Amino acid sequence: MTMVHIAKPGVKPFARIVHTIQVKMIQLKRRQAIGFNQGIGWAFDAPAVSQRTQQPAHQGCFPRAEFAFQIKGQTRNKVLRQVCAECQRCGLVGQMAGAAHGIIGFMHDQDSQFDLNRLAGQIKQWGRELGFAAVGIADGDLSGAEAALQAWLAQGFHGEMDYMAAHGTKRSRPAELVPGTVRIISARLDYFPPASADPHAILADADAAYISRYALGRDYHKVLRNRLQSLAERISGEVGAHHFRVFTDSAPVLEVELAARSGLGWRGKHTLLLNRQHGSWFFLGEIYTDLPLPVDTPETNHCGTCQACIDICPTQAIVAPYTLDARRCISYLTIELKGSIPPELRPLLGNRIYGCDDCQLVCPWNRFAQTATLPDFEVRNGLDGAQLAGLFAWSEADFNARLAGSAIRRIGHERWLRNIAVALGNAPPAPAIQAALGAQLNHPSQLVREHVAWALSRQQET
Ligand code: B12
Ligand code: SF4
Ligand code: SF4
Repeated sequence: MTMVHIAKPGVKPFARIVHTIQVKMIQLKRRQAIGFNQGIGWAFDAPAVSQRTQQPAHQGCFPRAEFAFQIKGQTRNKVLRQVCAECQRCGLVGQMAGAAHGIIGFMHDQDSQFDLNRLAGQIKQWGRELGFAAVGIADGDLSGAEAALQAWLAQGFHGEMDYMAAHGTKRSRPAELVPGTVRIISARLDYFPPASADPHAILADADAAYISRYALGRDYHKVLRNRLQSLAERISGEVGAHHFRVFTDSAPVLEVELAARSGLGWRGKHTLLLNRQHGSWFFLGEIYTDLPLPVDTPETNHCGTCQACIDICPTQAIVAPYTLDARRCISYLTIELKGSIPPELRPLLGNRIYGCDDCQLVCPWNRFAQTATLPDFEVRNGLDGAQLAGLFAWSEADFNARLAGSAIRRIGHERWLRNIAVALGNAPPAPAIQAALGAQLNHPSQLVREHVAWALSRQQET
């Protein structure tokens, strides 16, 4: 390598060498196959050589250099960040024993750190231009959350959501999901639909259908994903190729935990993220990146002695502060659960036919919530105040056509009827409701028939 010939005023030769490696290795890494002993690997190879590497770093006082190192054939995809044991400020490689083969994910020096600070500011500005309410940056250290996640799974709180238990430790170790990841850029997008019917009034009207505020407009997955992709591409336009992937509710990612670490808010006792200026009516999405951006400071918790969300929950699903038994949550029962809704919980669902917002509606911080600014989240098909009987009469074709582009379509017509049947069963007895239920008594789906029969018997007993 001819790195010594690269000159830049004010930068020590060694720092410049490292910078040169950074550029070269990012290119190589994107091809996914690098022998670390090709050309430059020797520089960090054996302990003896690593000593030689540290030497000039100390002499030149080389602050906050870091790297991600992937060991071939061993701990694949494991990212190590080692801090120099000698001066603590330096941050350069402490030891590389046993690392004869591998790849460097990135390196940076004081000079590039300055640019990364500026880049972080730009990313937040670009995020706002793309419609995000805020953007924050965290490192990938979720070791504090891993045990809590495992305990939650061990208690079976995830119910039928097998995807929560799959993927090993990828959910709590970002670099196992996307090799080379050292930072997570989290973004939040407000969704509360402007000019929508008063949610409290709908909940109080047993003949009306309550649908979660997040699902009244367009499916958020695409809306967020497209914007995150645009943001990531804008970053690429600034720094050149960087390795990234975008997610929103689509992969084994601890979104709330990451967003909390990135300063976007604190985790409320209902387990969702909230913040003092915006409440909790927002979605989260992330960009996993190998850019060593400066991280943000987490916000402090402002729940205090309040436990309104725990007290209001219709099914007592928040079994302790910050712990949700999803199997009892109406959101799980109406959206995630594929089979029969446990009969003892059906009366508690009231008129909630898709998701539930009670723990957010009661939260005092939502007095400060902002409504959505994107037209995507405006109410479609009058879903904010529809009558149960009208929705129950939708054929499968109606369901598919009217809910095209909505998150609700994912549950399918069968579960839609199941949920509405339960709500009709909870409504005050009325001949019109009994007639609507009676019309579906011979529905081809056993799941629908069973819930209709339950609803009819409840209509008759009350
Ligand atoms: C599975 C899931 C569900 C499940 C389970 C919810 C849950 N709380 O786990 C069900 C179907 C019930 C659900 C419901 C809803 N969900 Co949901 N859900 C998810 C999903 C896919 C994973 C969540 C998860 O990891 N759960 C696992 C458990 C272990 O995580 P946890 O409860 O957060 O546990 C942590 C805490 O317990 C913490 N902890 C433990 N002890 C202690 C102690 C203290 C002091 C503290 C501070 C923390 C703490 O450590 C644990 C590990 O991190 C995320 C998207 C994602 N990929 O992250 C969306 C997500 C959390 N859901 C979201 C939404 C909007 C909802 C609903 C509001 C939808 C609705 N209106 O019906 C409800 C709200 C219900 C509620 N109160 O949580 C949003 C939340 C946005 C926000 N503002 O926070 C997310 C982030 C999706 C998104 N991309 O926007 N959801
Ligand atoms: S969404 Fe509803 S059921 Fe689920 S925890 Fe919140 S209040 Fe309880
Ligand atoms: S209702 Fe109270 S306890 Fe629950 S999240 Fe809001 S402030 Fe925290």
